[in-house]
Amino acid sequence: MFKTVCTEEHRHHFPKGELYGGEMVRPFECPERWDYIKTALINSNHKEFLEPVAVEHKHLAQIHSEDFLDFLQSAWQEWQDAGFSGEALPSVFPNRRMQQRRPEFIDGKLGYYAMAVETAMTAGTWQAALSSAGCAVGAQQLVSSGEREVFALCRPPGHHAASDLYGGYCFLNNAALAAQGFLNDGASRVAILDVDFHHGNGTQDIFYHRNDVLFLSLHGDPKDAFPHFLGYQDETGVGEGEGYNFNYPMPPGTGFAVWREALSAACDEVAKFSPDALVISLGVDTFENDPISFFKLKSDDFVTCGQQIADLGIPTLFVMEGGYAVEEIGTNTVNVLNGFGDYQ
Ligand code: SP5
Ligand code: ZN
Repeated sequence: MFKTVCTEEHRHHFPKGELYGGEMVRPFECPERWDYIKTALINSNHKEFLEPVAVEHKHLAQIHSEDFLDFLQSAWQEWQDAGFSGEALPSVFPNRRMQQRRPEFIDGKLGYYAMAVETAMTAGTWQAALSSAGCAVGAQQLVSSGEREVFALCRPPGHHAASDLYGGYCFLNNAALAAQGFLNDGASRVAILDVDFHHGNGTQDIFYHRNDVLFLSLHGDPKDAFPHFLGYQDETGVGEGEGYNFNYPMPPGTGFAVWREALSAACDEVAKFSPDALVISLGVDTFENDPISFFKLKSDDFVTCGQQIADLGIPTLFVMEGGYAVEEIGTNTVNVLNGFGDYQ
């Protein structure tokens, strides 16, 4: 039986548009995702739901820069004050050979802090992002207090958000805040295993120079998949963090047999690191029918995935990331949790 930390406050983030294929479409990352997962939890007898905690500012500032936090809080107001009538989207970027100076005008600030442009900000985005972080940190605190496993039903997701970058539907890095929470509450070492279809560029970047948080990511090869500019196998960490970052990029069409080999290899590294706690960045966009991804996992494969993670025998926090085949994401998410739970 999983305890789940979640909140209705996620509904404050519901942009109307996502830039996809040159058109504004209804966002793939939509509020119904949360409803499908919650319903599947109830139907599978995971009926204990807890409210998030308020994340302290000093905790947020351990992961995100102060200027980025200020920007997220005020972006919508500044966008309104500038007289724009649509949702807040960037349009210009500090690309190669350009100044990396933070502009004053909101149009410039959005480009300065965005790592992708599909992600619109609206009036309630900051409130929802903060509540999502509170779910991850609240769940972490339960694990730190002795729970073997807890599920943080976060929305919006977090793994593309770096210390000072948002995008890929992410604003605050929920998994990173949870990992830092474990350390703050007495852990010496934490591992983050990211099984979302996309590379967890934000999480990698946040811990790239550190050896107290091991980061491993299984994902679509950045040659072919978002976020395109990070996630190669030769990214292994820097300075003290050298050897504490593992990427497992895989090609279009990858099915469970190959994906599972990568999971085994990643689990071997986790076991070697012997962390006090494990954070799973849980995306189910590896599913064969996911509308924006190219792996071929089937619903039953998610059970096996959960079993393999349970086999590590480490207190584990599951943090929800992506997954967009809305009809099935509830089943697939709960299959991972049930696989984990069945294996005790
Ligand atoms: C948390 C998370 O899963 N974020 C993913 C954000 C992806 N946004 C850009 C997707 C572009 C997909 N293009 C693929 C075309 C395949 N038909
Ligand atoms: Zn994803």
